[in-house]
Amino acid sequence: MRHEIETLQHTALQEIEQADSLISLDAIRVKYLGKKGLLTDILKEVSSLSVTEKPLVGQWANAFKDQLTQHIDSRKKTLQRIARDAQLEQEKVDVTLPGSHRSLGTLHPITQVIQTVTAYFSRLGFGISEGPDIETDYYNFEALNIPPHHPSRDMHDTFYLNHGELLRTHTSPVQIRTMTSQAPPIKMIVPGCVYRCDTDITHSPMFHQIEGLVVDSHVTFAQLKGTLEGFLTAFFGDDRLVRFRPSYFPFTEPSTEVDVMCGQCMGKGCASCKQTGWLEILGAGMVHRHVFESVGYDPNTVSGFAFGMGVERLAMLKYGISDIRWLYENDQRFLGGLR
Ligand code: 2U9
Repeated sequence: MRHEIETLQHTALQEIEQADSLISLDAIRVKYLGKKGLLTDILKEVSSLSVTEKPLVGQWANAFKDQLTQHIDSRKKTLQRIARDAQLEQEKVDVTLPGSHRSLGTLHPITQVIQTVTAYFSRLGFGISEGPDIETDYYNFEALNIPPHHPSRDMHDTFYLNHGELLRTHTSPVQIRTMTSQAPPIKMIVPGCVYRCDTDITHSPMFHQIEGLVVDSHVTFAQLKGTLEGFLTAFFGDDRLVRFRPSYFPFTEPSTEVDVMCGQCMGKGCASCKQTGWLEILGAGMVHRHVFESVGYDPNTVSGFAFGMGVERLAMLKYGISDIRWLYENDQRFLGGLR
């Protein structure tokens, strides 16, 4: 009996050590310790032994049972640890790897400029208005003192659509519509897309403008100067001088072009300002009496100033962009660098 137990013990322990899964380990447990297990059979046999043999063999068999249970438990723990280690290995995160980079987007530089300019004028009490891109000859030209065959139509060459409609060449029709439906005082800023047949590295057939209009009973050229000087100083910095030059626009009289000192050479003259020391930034003037007449205002009792600026030009100067097409290509390598 002793020999039988020892042989069984030897093979059982070997099988347990070799068990490579929890399932095969459980099969071993059933094989030896199950209801019909090999050790269970031995324990049953012990009861039929003689009184002298019974205690000793019983002791062996029970010691074997304890040993078997202990080995199965410890092998079970080992197999469980191996399984968990394998799973952890599979799910392992290398915390030393560089993180996955998610770059933050930015507003398009044109949007940034429009927001900066409109925010500035909002603080001065200007309202912001928008209007349609498709206009009529009347709102785009005639009401603005640009009759058919006026030479300035050349500079506003645009895209003509059916039914006498056209793509607006400036945002001024919005101001005409506003004055037609509203009495003074008016203080408004109009940002938007405009269209002209013009393409080179600083011009695009579609571009953006911001125009402003102030109309009241005693609006003066001095107010125009103060307003625009304040704006340009805020936009470009107070170390940049501003100058006013006489100019001509059909819709304003007198008219002026406004320059800001070149930021590259600070007025000395360089390649970016064509050796003049100045950069042309916007046009402006006192609203022409013919414009007031076309909207039904009395030019003898109201006066006003108006101004216009190109958003792309402001963006190109502010961010040092040399080719206007960069603004439309939406290349992240370019846009990502403009904040
Ligand atoms: C009304 C009356 C007058 C708006 C004005 C300019 C001068 C001007 C240019 C700037 C760069 C166009 O985009 S650009 O090429 N604009 O020089 N704009 S005065 O005058 C108005 C507008 C509306 C009713």
